[in-house]
Amino acid sequence: MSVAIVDGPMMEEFVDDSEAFGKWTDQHFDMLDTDGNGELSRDELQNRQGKFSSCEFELQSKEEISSLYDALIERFDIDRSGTIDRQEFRALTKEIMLAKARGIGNSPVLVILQGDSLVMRVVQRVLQNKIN
Ligand SMILES: [Ca+2]
Ligand SMILES: [Ca+2]
Repeated sequence: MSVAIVDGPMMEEFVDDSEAFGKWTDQHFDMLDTDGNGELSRDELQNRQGKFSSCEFELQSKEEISSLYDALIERFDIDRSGTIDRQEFRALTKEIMLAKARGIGNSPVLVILQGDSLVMRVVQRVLQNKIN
């Protein structure tokens, strides 16, 4: 585990890079879709919530995160299937990341990096761009 400095524009740039962002959301989708049916149920999304609460949503209580997810599913379940498919998941994740980016704004924050977190990917990408 290590720490890094991240700001809002860095995160927005990552979300706008559709290839890197698409790859990340696909990987996470497959990880969360534990029964492999190509859709995420509320329970499967709930697993994701546990992950977020450990570091990425450190300022929000479990109740806040839970109602955030209710609202997100309500909004992003475009076909009203009651589950989130791959496309819906990508839109949902993008919304979360942009909201976080706006929250951080231009003041860099210190974040704890975990191997599979999106913030980790943001940092890796920025480092890679510096080398190239
Ligand atoms: Ca599933
Ligand atoms: Ca759906």
